[in-house]
Amino acid sequence: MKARLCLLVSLFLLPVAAAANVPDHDAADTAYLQTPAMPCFAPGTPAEVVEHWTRLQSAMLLESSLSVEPPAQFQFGNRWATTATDGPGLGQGDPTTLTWSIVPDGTFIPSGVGEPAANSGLIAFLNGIYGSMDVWLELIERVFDRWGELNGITYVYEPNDDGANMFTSGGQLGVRGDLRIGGKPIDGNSGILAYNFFPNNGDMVIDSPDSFYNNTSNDSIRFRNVVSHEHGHGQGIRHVCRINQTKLMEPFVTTAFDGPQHDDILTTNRLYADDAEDNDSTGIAPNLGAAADGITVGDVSVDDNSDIDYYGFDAAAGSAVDVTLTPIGFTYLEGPQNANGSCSDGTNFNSLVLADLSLAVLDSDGSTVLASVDLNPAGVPEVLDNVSLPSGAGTYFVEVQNDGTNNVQLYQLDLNLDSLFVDGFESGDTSAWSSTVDGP
Ligand SMILES: [Ca+2]
Ligand SMILES: [Ca+2]
Ligand SMILES: [Ca+2]
Ligand SMILES: [Ca+2]
Ligand SMILES: [Zn+2]
Repeated sequence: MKARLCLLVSLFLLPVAAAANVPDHDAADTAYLQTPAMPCFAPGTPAEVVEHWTRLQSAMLLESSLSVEPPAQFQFGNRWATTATDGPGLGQGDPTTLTWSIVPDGTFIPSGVGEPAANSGLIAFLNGIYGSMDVWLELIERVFDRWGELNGITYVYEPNDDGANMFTSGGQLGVRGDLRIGGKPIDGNSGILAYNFFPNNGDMVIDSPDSFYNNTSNDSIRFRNVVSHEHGHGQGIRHVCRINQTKLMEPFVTTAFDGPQHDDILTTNRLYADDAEDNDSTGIAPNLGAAADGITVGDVSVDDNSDIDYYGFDAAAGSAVDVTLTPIGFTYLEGPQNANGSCSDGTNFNSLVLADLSLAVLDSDGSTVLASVDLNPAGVPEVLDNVSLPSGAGTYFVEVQNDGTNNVQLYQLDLNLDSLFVDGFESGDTSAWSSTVDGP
């Protein structure tokens, strides 16, 4: 369990609570105190503020089992290995179900980042801003729903929360969520806005009296982006540099965009696969419907060298299909947050060429390969044009594979279905033209 916190324009810092201020718990309950919390800052935060928090957090890191240096390329620490719904045994690229709940006001929240322990007052705080729980609950739900569109996590609201102590009470169906959200005073206005523990904890604490949240402009983008960023940590994603307001998981919270961006999507796909999973066999492939008017599937990926993605599509008798598989990515500066809390400049990272993809179209039996192609290297689309679908009306399949690199590659799939008749027409055979089709 590792926590991170987010700071926004901090003019001063409260001293870390002395040990005497930390409530007395048994050994098991205080184990989380040995876990690291890394700060995130708003643009313009004074360097001494960044250093203060980072020194504190680095000391905690050294005491923990988590390496100070994040793994190269993907700035993640760990991912969920066990959840209330799925049970144990989850690993890289496994689709996952996470439940989330709001702790009732009065729930005990220990000290997470050195602030005094307190009971949660999140519901009263947010009701004061939004008038009723339904309004702000929907904002949080949209944050999870958006992540859920971009990764293989299914988010389920758990309406029950028994009020057990935060951080140390795991998810349990019908009792409390895997991800629990509470709020209490942390450091007054500005400064810290929220913090979040890494898996398998995932709990989020919002600095609930912070006036930062009173600004609900732009569809509450402040609140939503903080919750979305914090839950990025709740998936196991670390801060990523450089700071140029293009990534949700940069150390500085920004309202320059809405929700997860390209690098965030890439990382969450590596950890939890894509929204279409599990589609590793034709029997469980999602059906895209009829491709007559064109179908585009985006925000999907091969998450490693063992991932294979199947998509079903419906075709009428006498059809042919065009399929284009386009790797998605570009070159940008990417790197870890430095040990002193500053951001590295990053190095050029090209997310377009992480893995070489291949493409095939399968017959309605789900196994006979009608056409396949792997002409091009990583970064270049593969195309299958005018593949005849010989088995009459039915569901056929597209197959996408990673050629063997243990890496994630985002891609887009475009399908277009033509009747063979239309192809003849397009090629100039106008013998079948009927003047009655479009009127006189
Ligand atoms: Ca604050
Ligand atoms: Ca996939
Ligand atoms: Ca798959
Ligand atoms: Ca290829
Ligand atoms: Zn953060």
